[in-house]
Amino acid sequence: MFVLIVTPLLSASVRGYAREYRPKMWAMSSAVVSLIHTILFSFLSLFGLTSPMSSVPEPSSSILPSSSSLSDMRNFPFEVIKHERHAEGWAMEFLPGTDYLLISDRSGLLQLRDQTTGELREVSGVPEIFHQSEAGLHDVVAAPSFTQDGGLYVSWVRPHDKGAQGVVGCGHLDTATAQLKDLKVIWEQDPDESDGHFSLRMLLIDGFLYVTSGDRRDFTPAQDVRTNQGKTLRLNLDGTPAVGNPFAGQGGRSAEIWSMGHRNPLGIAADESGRIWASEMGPKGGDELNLIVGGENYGWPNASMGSHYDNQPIPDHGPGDGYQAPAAYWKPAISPANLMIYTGELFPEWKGNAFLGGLSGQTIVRMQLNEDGTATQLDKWDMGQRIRALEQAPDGAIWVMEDKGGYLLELRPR
Ligand SMILES: [Ca+2]
Repeated sequence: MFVLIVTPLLSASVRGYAREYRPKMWAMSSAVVSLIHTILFSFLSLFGLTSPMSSVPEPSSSILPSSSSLSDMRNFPFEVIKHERHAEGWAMEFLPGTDYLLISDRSGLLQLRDQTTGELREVSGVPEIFHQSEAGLHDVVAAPSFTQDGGLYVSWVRPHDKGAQGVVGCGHLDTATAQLKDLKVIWEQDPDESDGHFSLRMLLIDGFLYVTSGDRRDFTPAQDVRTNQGKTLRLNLDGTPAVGNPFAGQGGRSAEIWSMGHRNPLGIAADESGRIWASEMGPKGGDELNLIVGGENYGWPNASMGSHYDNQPIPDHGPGDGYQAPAAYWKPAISPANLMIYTGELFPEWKGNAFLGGLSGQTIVRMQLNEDGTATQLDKWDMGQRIRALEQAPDGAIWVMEDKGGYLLELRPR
């Protein structure tokens, strides 16, 4: 609390300058690089030197090692198969009952990937997207009714007169025509001027829709039950607040809230016993894996194992402080952008383990989820690239999306 009171506004903006944030200078140079990529890509396409469906041109094989040499070089316990590159791949969903992988790209591109041919088709019907810094098209999750009606949940950021607003919508995806239809907004994040910490990952379990909602780089909303920023939310499948939510009746958005005190939870997943876990992009050295329990307060910004970006200290999580301590935390930070809990047969020894992909860490970590609510790191693989998303395929392979301009990877037993 002391830090929050005495830290001047200027410092607050520095503290918000997180690993996932891209300075404007970077964005400018990135635009130039993108333009060069586009020109080069168009030129190579003329000569049939690139796959026409790739979102980003393939680099020359002399720049990057082939998948087999990558595996050998790093001594991974899995083979890494490289597929096409994506401009800003953000989330993936294997669509039940189909041979399609649905891929969201933060720029607003939604694509159906035919898993037999690798062909990518653009899905029409994507709404207007606010695409800036961390904002854009975010998560995609198949509804329980997907095999009957193509029901699909989508989260994205849209323009708002107060800045930008995260929303969740539900619609119907026709995979035959690659059309997203009847998309209706069913939940709205409180808007904010900043362009970061939206979170907006979703989990469907037991008839509920869980949504992660970041603090929008404003710190204090995470401790205010009247706003839905800095929270995990438990909603009905139509987006209304679920009955029995622990903070209901306290005004504002309190009826939506399941847990509070979160910064930027970019991953949420359930284990086989139904426990819900969330990965959280923390401040400097404060990344967390949390076991999410309804009604609990996870401490941000009053407690964290990390410190602010200007090195202002934050009290550590500790016994008796009234906050739920993380199941695991990372110092130095790995910047977890996604969380997956493995349930497949292809890697039987990994069943029940959690996997987190790191942005700044350029790693994939494997965690054992313990009965007592803690988690133990079992493996940490240096992938050499920022990792944005992880998803388990129907056959048990693990598909990985590298960040900005990176490859779509498939991990299989060696
Ligand atoms: Ca915490």
